[in-house]
Amino acid sequence: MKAVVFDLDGVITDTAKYHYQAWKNMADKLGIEIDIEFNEQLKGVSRIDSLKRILAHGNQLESYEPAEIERLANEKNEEYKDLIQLVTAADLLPGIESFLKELKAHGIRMAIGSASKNAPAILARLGILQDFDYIVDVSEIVNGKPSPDIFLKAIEGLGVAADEAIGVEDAEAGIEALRSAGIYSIGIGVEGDTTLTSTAELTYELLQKLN
Ligand code: B16
Ligand code: MG
Repeated sequence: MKAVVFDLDGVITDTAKYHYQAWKNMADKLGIEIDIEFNEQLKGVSRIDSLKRILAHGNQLESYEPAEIERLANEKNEEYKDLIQLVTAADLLPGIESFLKELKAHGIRMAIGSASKNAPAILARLGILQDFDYIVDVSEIVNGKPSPDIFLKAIEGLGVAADEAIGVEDAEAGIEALRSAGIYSIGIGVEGDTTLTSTAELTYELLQKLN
């Protein structure tokens, strides 16, 4: 094992609450009811696809032209960008700071394979942007999760093979993407090749056992 590929939202930090807040306000404006349970379906799903799922949920998908969908998605993102100004290093999920340090100390390469176009800004706010050897620029990726493309790009960027990497994900779409990419998965609160209940359980010792 030479590398670890991390999802961002739900693995490094919990930005799902801010995505939910911004989507909920948008859905309210559109007269569509969404709740926290529905929000689970949006985890790991791209911005545009998330909006399409919300519109479909409200039986409104047919009523919007692509340009209007784009405009609404941008509007949500503006609110989301304001909300993530609240993110600080204190928002790292349990155990992540020490896990990153351990990996670095052992020369393990690290990448971010997030569906979020805001990933670099969030990593900067968390103070860990420089810790990663590669961050996938999702604007260059055509097919989001559950397609393997984001994770294939991550291992290409790190210069490692799929069987030399381990992926950490919290969403079903992300686990599916890792599986399709041929990368061993650790699921956080979701079933992976190894399943954990919390990021606090992530240690270098655990990775050694998976090897
Ligand atoms: P953005 P991940 C995903 O992050 C989120 O889970 C998902 O809810 C969001 O829609 C997606 O990023 C796109 O985010 O609107 O910031 O580009 O879990 O893949 O790190
Ligand atoms: Mg996630």
